[in-house]
Amino acid sequence: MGKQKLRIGMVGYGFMGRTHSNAFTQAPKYFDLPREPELVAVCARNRERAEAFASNWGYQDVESDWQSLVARDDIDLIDIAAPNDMHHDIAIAAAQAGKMVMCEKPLGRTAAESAEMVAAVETAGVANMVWYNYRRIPAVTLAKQMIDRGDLGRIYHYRAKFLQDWTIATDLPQGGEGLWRLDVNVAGSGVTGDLLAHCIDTAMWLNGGIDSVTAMTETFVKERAHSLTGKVEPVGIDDACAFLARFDNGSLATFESTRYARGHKALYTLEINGEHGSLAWDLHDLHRLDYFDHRVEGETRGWRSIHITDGEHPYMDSWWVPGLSIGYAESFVHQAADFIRGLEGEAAAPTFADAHRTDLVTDAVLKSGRTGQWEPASDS
Ligand code: SOE
Repeated sequence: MGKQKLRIGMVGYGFMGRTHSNAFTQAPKYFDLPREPELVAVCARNRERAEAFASNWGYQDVESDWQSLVARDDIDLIDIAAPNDMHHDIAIAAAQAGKMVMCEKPLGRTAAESAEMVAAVETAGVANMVWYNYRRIPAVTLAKQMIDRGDLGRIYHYRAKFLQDWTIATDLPQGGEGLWRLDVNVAGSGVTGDLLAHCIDTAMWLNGGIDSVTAMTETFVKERAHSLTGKVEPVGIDDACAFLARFDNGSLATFESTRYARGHKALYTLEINGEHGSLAWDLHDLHRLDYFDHRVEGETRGWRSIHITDGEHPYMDSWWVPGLSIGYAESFVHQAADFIRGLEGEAAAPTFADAHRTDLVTDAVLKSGRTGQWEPASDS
């Protein structure tokens, strides 16, 4: 007898729709899963394009409104890969219909939105997860294991950056497909919710809760034509943001993100400095983890670069042979696999509740950008 199916309905067919569809397709080929993902239907307003997407990725059917998708009784899981302003309503309706829900990041445009989403999935008792994929790059997962077993000792510093340069052109419009990230009404915020949310998710996973933050934000290009209205409209998102943070464990942090760092496309870097050692990771060299171990005595003490491709490294025994690397897409494959494995046993993170805590931090960062004050970053 075959495995029980996990019947998936996905909303959205953009860049993230592709990463998720690929993840559900690949996960059962490389990981032993208790349920078999089945791509039942994809939903998007443009039916013709949704049909082309469905045919490419193997979805059996197409819907043009998400309410019809959520109402179907041949779907177990609603996966939300649509723009941020749709997350709240779809997730709540899906939970109320008894479906499991997976959602792209950030969970809400605000923490108030994501609090309602957490309440909905918890009341319904449905499995839930948010696609903060960078946790599942094997080098980052190894960093987590090393920190948890005390290799670094007490942590003093956390440092993260996420740098891009794709919005520098002043004639780039805001709004519409691909460019909704520049429209504050759709996105909720700019780099803070889009990029720093990744850094915050990883940081809190590796180093615990964030107590308070102080931030500076800037919108360099104040007006842009809107793709949907054709009018020049004020830009409401933050183009750049840098903030300081204090973690609950007493460590200090700096975070920086911008879409105006000429030459950088997706430079996510992090570094952690502890009592016994330090770790550093760089998305552009994602299969390496740099490690300094102060407990090594003598003249060979120094930074080493670990190539994360051995079978003993996280996730890697499911892929090729030692020395051969995997990449960005596989972090989503790992996330899909962990979600499905978590359906029988401990639920995989980040759950909606975890992602809501990230939204509390991004809200505090944006608030501090306006007030110029230190702001509390949790609701406790
Ligand atoms: C923005 O350019 C973006 O695609 C984000 O939306 C993703 O979350 C990030 O992983 C890469 O950059």
